[in-house]
Amino acid sequence: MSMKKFVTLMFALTFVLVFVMACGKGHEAASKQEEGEDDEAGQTTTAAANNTAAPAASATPAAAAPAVADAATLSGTVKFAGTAPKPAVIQMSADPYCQSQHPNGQGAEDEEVVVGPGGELANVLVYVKNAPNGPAPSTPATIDQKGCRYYPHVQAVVVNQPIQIKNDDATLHNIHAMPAVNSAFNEGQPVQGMVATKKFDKVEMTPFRIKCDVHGWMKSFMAVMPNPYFSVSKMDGQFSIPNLPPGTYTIVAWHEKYGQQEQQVTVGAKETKQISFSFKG
Ligand SMILES: [Cu+2]
Repeated sequence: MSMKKFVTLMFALTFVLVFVMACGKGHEAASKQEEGEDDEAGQTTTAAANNTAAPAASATPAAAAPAVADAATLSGTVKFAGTAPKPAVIQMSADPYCQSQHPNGQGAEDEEVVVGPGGELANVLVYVKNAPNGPAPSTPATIDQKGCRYYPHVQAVVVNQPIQIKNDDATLHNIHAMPAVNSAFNEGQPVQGMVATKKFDKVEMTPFRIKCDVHGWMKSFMAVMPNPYFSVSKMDGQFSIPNLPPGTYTIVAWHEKYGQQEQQVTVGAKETKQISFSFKG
């Protein structure tokens, strides 16, 4: 064997050896990867199991406001002082469909002043005037047009919170929002089941009117807040504002006919404070 042939042979052997080692390592790496994948699959299974358990753990409804460790709750009652006016029954004969939804005028009572059996005043928007800003809830607000009425009659939303407007009636409604600060909108919904989504991008704490251009009796009020610290009194006059950071605040109570009142309130860490408002008829 010549020297040249020997060198060539050694070179070839070295090449083969390096190739075999490389393959071996490659296989090893591949095996490790497979093991890794197995581990990952194991973790995925665990995570999936946790996910399955999660909804049960969070079954309680999410609070509207962000949780604050020291948060206080402000709640109370709105009362009506005086003799409650008897609500007029709205005449809906201009639209036979609307009228058919309220046999004998049932459920067609005017909602301007709604007083409960114990003299409680409903539809009063209670809000914290000078609270820190807070994020919009992830859930949309809703306005339902049903029986040619708006549900709810009074509400507040947070800036940029989606508002779903639904026509539950087999008749044309034309929803017309008339804000002073935000942009107005005016939209016809001719078909039952239609849903339009809107939002308001500016703070507008004084409620503005929303009306229907087809049915003159349909009206609703909406405010746009910088935070979720508000509540609307129910039929029992109750309101509740949870998750409020401790502080001294001006609380406003607004009613569409009787105007608005203010109160100064200081809430401490984790305190639950009761306040009340009274509107004179
Ligand atoms: Cu209408």
